[in-house]
Amino acid sequence: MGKTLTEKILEQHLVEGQLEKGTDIAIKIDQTLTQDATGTMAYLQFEAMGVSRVQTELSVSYVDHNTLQTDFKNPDDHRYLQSIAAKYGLYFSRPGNGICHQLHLERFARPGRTLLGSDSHTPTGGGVGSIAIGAGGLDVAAAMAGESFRLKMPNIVNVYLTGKLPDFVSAKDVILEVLRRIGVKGAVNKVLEYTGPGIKTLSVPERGTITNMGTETGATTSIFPSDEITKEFLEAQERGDQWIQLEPDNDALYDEKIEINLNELEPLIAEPHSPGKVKTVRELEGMNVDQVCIGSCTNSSLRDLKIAANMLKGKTIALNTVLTVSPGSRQVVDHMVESGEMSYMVKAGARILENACGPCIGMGLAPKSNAVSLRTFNRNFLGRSGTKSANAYLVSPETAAIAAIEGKITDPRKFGTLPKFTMPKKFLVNDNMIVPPLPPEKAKDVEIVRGPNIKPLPEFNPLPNKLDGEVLLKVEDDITTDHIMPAGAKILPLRSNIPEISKFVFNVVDESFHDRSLEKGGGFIVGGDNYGQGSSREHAAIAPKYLGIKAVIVKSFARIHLANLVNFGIVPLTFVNKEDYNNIEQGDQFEIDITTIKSGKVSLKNITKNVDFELKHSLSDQGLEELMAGGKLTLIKQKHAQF
Ligand code: MIC
Ligand code: SF4
Repeated sequence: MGKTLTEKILEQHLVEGQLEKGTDIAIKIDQTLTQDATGTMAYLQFEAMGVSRVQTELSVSYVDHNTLQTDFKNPDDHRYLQSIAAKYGLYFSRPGNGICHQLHLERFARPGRTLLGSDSHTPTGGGVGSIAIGAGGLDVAAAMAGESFRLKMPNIVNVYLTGKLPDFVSAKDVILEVLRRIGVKGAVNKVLEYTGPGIKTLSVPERGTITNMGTETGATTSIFPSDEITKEFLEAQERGDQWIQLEPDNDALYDEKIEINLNELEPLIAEPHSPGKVKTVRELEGMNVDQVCIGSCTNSSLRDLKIAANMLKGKTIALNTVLTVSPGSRQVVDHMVESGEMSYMVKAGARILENACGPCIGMGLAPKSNAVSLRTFNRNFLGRSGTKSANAYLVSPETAAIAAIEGKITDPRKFGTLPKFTMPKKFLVNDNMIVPPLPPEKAKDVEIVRGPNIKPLPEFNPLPNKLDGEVLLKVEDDITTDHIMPAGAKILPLRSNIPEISKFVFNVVDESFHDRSLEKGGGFIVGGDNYGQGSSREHAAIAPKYLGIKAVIVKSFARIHLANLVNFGIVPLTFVNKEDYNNIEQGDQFEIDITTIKSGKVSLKNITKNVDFELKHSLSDQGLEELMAGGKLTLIKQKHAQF
């Protein structure tokens, strides 16, 4: 039987296990990436591992999230990251250079390689045919220390594309269509592998938009083959020598198939507060729009900015609307400036922001109260924009541009003729803001620079046999890591200071959570399906652990958050019988005996309700060992101390 593309790459990187669906495997990681918001913690952990230099083929440290410098914290952290890169053999992308995923696709991602990134949108690299996976910072730190990465062998879904996108319908609408069909938990523990004649009509950056936002389906990753289009892209980035052809076999066997005829797609939009609430733009036409934001790692490529700029040419944005543009990289800006297209946006009234995540993660440009904000981003979770009362909608650059002009939601096909624009044959390559690794003899003399914001890592003890306490919070389905550990301009700079950041845990859901947790000496969280979807931020595990959370009991988990809970010694349990969720109330007293955890099941006593029920988990022996030790770092430290 033929092989899928995913299987081919995984097979070449397999360190442990068999490529059998649902079983545990370990793979070798060739490349890693971190960004500043998850990076400081990841490097503190890497330092604690006691390894003298990164063990990967290539590791890059980007700065793109915490770029709003309202005090010393963020710039201090940038210097810390720069000194870490110099000491341990990493590339360092300086602040202002751009968004990690856009930059990685442009400059580093390679067909056939594995990439692990401490950011959930790492799968953008699947746009050039790499297996690119998002993970918690500790897993990325471990990969930098030479550890393999463990995961469940995913099911492989073939997304088969035919046809060609009509004018004003673009890659964003393809991934919104996927989300419309399978929702935000439709691809948990699955890989979305794109094939079919339709892929030949999509450039690498368009493919990157699709693999990027595949994250919102819960997918482990998404991938396109490496073909002549990939070759052209890599050549245009002066990386033609890194191209290899990589395609699935003709008779590859997939677990599921989704067919999309690109000809039939129309502009789509995701309603608040979930990327899975997809409608057609037509259905929402006429709604007034207060803010339009173009950018983020999903839609900030040169192609995306060019289309928006050319639609805005000669126009002025509507009086009731603010337009922001955050380009993906300096390369994109360089082209836009050189071609003069940047001035179309400037003249139209766009507020041109830094090449960074910006408003996507609430780093400035928060919308006004109760605003309707149309964004080309990938997430519209409650409060993420920085304004809790705002309603964020996710759209393509085409739909964003026309809304900025009209001041209301408008089907971009009403624009008339698609403005003509040309893409360059060669990109303006200039890596002067990427600092290459220092040779080992120089690296050893580098001093690590630590600002006062960087606090020592908290240490956690091995788990006791019995966990008891009260249910501190009961939540619904699809709780995101933005609910658990919010981000934004005020909280993100606290990422290297766990005691401080823990004050904001579950803040958007229940402001008393922090104080209650400490008062009660910790306890339990009960949740529904897909608990922990969204960001890879391990702070959504570390900070609750710091507050004394002992176990999280839910109907099902999102992949990265589950791994993060284990990494920091919080027991992740699911109901054997989902109905038991209904018999729990906040404040109930629980007792869980975990001596039987090796069998895959444990029993829970709800003392308040006087009922017992069974819970299960899906952890491997290794995962269990890490959990019981109080976290993975303890074990890795022990291992490296032996050498
Ligand atoms: C996000 O889009 O939510 C983030 C901010 O990029 C996160 C990482 C983080 O929380 O630092 C992600 O996607 O993993
Ligand atoms: Fe940055 Fe937004 Fe992309 Fe996250 S989703 S990496 S915050 S641009």
